Amino acid sequence: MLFVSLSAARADEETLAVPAGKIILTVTGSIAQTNLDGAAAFDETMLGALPATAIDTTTVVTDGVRHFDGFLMRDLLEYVGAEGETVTATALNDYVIEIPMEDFHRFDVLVATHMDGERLLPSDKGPLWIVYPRDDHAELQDIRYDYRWVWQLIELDVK
Ligand SMILES: Nc1nc2c(c(=O)[nH]1)N[C@H]1C(S)=C(S)[C@@H](COP(=O)(O)O)O[C@H]1N2
Ligand SMILES: [Mo]
Repeated sequence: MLFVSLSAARADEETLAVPAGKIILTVTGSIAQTNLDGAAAFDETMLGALPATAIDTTTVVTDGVRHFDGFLMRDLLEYVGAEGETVTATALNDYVIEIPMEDFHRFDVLVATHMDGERLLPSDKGPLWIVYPRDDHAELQDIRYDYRWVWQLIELDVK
């Protein structure tokens, strides 16, 4: 009984706060946690509260190894209680691609906020860039995965 009531209290505490700042990322679809019209909207502060993760990797659109800071897609999806088979990513430039959910369990896929210490800007790959650990897994060095490196990411829809 005690365990049940503690769990309920914890679930309440984890309800998403309404973003106070400019919305950077919106997660929609099959999610348990929402804060705005059935979606989970994140401002910069809320994104910064997710566990910080970094990846060093080459990319197909930059030279050499780059250092990326951000958070794991897996942690974000868990945070909003996402349940589904696919995540459709939409970018500022209207680029849309469907990504299998399993990618985020099989690989440490990053949602990058910074490259080489600089905040990614909407004018160049920002506000967010999906970054795969391509140097660590030969199978990620494939055009199928290149399509999923969405830059200028603004929305994720879980199905
Ligand atoms: N926002 C956004 N992300 C994108 C794309 C795009 O057009 N817009 N192109 C994708 C494709 S098709 C590939 S292969 C890689 C690299 O794109 P590029 O070779 O056209 O630079 O980024 C992916 N991410
Ligand atoms: Mo491409």
